[in-house]
Amino acid sequence: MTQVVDQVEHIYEEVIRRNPGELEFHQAVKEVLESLVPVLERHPHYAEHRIIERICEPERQVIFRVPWVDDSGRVQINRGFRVQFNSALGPYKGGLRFHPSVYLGIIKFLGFEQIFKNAVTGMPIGGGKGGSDFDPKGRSDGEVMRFCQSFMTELHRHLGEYTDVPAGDIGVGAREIGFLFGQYKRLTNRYESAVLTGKGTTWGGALVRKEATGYGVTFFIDEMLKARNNSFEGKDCVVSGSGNVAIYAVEKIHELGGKVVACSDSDGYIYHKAGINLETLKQLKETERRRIRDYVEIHSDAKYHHGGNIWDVPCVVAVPCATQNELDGDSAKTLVKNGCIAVGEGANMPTTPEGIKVFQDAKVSYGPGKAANAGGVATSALEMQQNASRDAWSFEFTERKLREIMRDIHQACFETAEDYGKPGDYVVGANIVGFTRVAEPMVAFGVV
Ligand code: NDP
Ligand code: 2IT
Repeated sequence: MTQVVDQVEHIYEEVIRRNPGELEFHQAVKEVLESLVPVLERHPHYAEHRIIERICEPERQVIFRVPWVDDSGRVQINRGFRVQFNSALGPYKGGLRFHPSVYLGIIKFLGFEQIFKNAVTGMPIGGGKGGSDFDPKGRSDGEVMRFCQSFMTELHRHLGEYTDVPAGDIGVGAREIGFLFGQYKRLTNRYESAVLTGKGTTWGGALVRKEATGYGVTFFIDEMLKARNNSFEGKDCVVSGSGNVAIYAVEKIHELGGKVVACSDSDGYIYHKAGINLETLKQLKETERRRIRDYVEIHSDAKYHHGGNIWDVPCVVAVPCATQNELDGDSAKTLVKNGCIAVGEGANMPTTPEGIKVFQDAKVSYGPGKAANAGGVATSALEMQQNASRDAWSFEFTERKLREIMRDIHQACFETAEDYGKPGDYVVGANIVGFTRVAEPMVAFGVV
């Protein structure tokens, strides 16, 4: 055992040495490697083939200049990224993030997580991620279009339905996917539907893709609650963020009998004891692209807290759906003190390592993003399937498939955690399921 621990520790030190300054990437790697010690014990041939070292090194990383002209005629320069991390299970698959905080370390942490998440879905998709430090906030549709066209002018040569298939993430929704697809089609002269997912439903997009991540995380939490003979019925919930994932988490939690009492954006949070009004949330955020503070103009019984910490709001179920490291150790302690029994991550790596420890020590059911938010990418794979067969499934049929996929993911993680002597530890479960599904084909392919 100690020899394997040393081996894994050495691999982690090498990752830090080879990728200086990429803190989020280091964090994501550390969490996975810690889970893999018993796997290497049980399957020594993974070490012989140096599978972990290979998984930690992206197959390809592209960084490019994205010049564009703003509405005042000024030339703007952003940086674009695509990290094609691992293609053992299928074409690289993963979203694009447009946010000013984006740098290589963020894209690499997201791409690394995506490898295991995609494997956990059981669908034939590899792992990748991309994006830019472009900030869409306050930009006109024309500016966003020109940026997307310039971004795709470089990126298109690295994509393809059998090569790499991006989708949305923070700052990238149906509008951006539309501009990106339009430019890809123009440059390649191919109507290659399955080169992007999250498309509009009038031009090849799957029904339920927009809702999939939020619905999926809710289904996953529902499974965790069921495993403890519990349910959403009558429970106060807090959902951070108010973007794509948050909105549809709120919608499905309400359908399952829970009540979401707070949500947020990067400026602050709203508390609405009566329950967040979904129509208002959609109107403000999806249609009008306004700030969450404006919610209280419409609902005077709700309260807006500028800044502040949304995790101070008492709840039984917490669903972080904004961004990485938004829930730290102190917030986790507050949640536990206030009676929180389940946490499902809609966002990628929203809980810090200290926060995870607090939840696990307190026996809170904790569903890590790479299992709990996998419904989004799984439904992207369903979109690819429909595009390949030139078919379009109904909302009900697709949602039923998503529900089954989330149930299967929960079961695989749950059973694997038990098998490795860590019952209830969904972190270990998800990491081991994801890793072994990627490791097997990598061994079969030889040294490539
Ligand atoms: P959106 O851009 O639609 O919404 C993001 C939300 O998070 C906004 O409310 C935003 O507030 C808030 N937010 C973003 N960055 C920060 C920050 N640095 N600090 C505080 N708040 C922030 O993105 P999504 O809903 O698509 O993504 C949310 C999370 O879910 C991300 O972690 C993403 O990686 C993850 N995810 C998304 C999937 C998808 O299908 N879209 C699939 C799986 C995971 P503001 O408007 O103020 O910036
Ligand atoms: O983090 C994620 O899983 C996503 N942003 C969705 C990726 C996808 O390809 O649908």
